[in-house]
Amino acid sequence: MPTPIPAQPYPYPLPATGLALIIIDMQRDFIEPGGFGDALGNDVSLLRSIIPNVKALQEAFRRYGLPIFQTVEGHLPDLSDCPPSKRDRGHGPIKIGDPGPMGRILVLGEPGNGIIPELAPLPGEVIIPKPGKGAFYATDLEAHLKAQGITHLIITGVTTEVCVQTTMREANDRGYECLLIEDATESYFPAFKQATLEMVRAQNGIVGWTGFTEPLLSALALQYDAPVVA
Ligand code: C5J
Repeated sequence: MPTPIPAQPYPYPLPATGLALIIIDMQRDFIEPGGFGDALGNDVSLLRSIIPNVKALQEAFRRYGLPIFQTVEGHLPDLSDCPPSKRDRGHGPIKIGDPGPMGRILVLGEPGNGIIPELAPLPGEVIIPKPGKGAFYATDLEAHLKAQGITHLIITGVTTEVCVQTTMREANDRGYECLLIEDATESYFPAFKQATLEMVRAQNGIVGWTGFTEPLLSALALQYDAPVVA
């Protein structure tokens, strides 16, 4: 039986099976100085506030043996998967593929492309490299979800109005029931975050639900109360 948990626009049905945590792009490129986010002129320190909540959810999903998928936005070293339009956009002094303080900007495998140490995945946890903003475009995320019978997604990460929102819309169109965690997603632009939250839950949840970390953690403890012992 699903457990209804507090959410907007109405309670989210936390399922007994088929739940996964999606952590979007908690990579150094967006969160640390010297990366892509910084190169675009953003105050990257704003994104750090959600790290404890994302970590708490990551630990809870691990405790209950539930799947976790982390994404990283990045391109192949030859940039063959980076459209020129994406590279040229922004008109900044440093572009995707250029050398930066943390290696080549937004290139897979470079130090800056790594997930921040606080949220480092454990061996065996899936990382989805993605060339676009959405986590379904040109990735094998959907194949992983189907193979594991996932129907419900808890969505966290950065940035709310770009990769998080794009991913949630892609997931919604594919039939996934998505809950976006307000205090586990962040933006360089507070007004854009707020607008995204409102757009997602408008019209009785046209894209899905929004909710908070603490009620979800409590519901997870009730729903999955037989911790997996390592
Ligand atoms: C951006 C992202 N903002 N992860 N990427 O370019 O939101």
